[in-house]
Amino acid sequence: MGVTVEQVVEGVVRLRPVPSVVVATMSAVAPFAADGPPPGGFAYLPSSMGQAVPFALGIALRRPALPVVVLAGDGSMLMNLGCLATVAEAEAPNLRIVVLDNGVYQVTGGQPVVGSGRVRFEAVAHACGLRHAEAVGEPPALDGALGRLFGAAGPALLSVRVDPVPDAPPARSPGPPVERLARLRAFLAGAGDGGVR
Ligand SMILES: Cc1ncc(C[n+]2csc(CCOP(=O)(O)OP(=O)(O)O)c2C)c(N)n1
Ligand SMILES: [Mg+2]
Repeated sequence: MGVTVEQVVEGVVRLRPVPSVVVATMSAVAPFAADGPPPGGFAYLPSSMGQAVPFALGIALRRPALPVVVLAGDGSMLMNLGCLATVAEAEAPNLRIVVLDNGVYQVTGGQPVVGSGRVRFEAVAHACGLRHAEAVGEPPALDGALGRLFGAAGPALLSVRVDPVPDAPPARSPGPPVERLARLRAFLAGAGDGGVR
């Protein structure tokens, strides 16, 4: 058995540096937002494919003293694979990417992702020049891999082989985007190194 999306979300929230920004997308949004996201947590649109990593990179570059973690879907990562070259070029040491490699487009009904089981996101990340990249596929190895991800200088990536969920309910909006963004801005304004400019 692989890792569940709930285990990844729980591990990221428990082991993340505090304070930090955590951007969740796609199937990670539901467990992330279930009890309200943690401080600095942002439940991004669950259908904005390929945008989460650039969004997180923007925050990381603007706020270099604040760790930024992004939970990205494998299908979305593939749709904007080139952003890893931008991430490497930008050299943001505070950016960490977690790819939930479940092999499917979970939130739209579980269609297979092209290249599933072939594409190794950690190898692509290394080839693009990220400073740390690793893959993990067993629950007992998850905490250690997350610890190394958060301990390494970024930009860093961890690809987690996640079990797809058959017959999962369709994704639901985590709430009005204006309110979600206002909460993120308020967090950034109070996070102690200059606020949003
Ligand atoms: C260009 C484009 N094509 C298709 C969609 C529809 N769509 C929204 S989310 C999604 C699946 C996302 O899959 P993945 O990134 O692997 O995340 P998961 O749901 O598996 O966590 C799809 C196909 C879209 N939003 N944009
Ligand atoms: Mg997926």
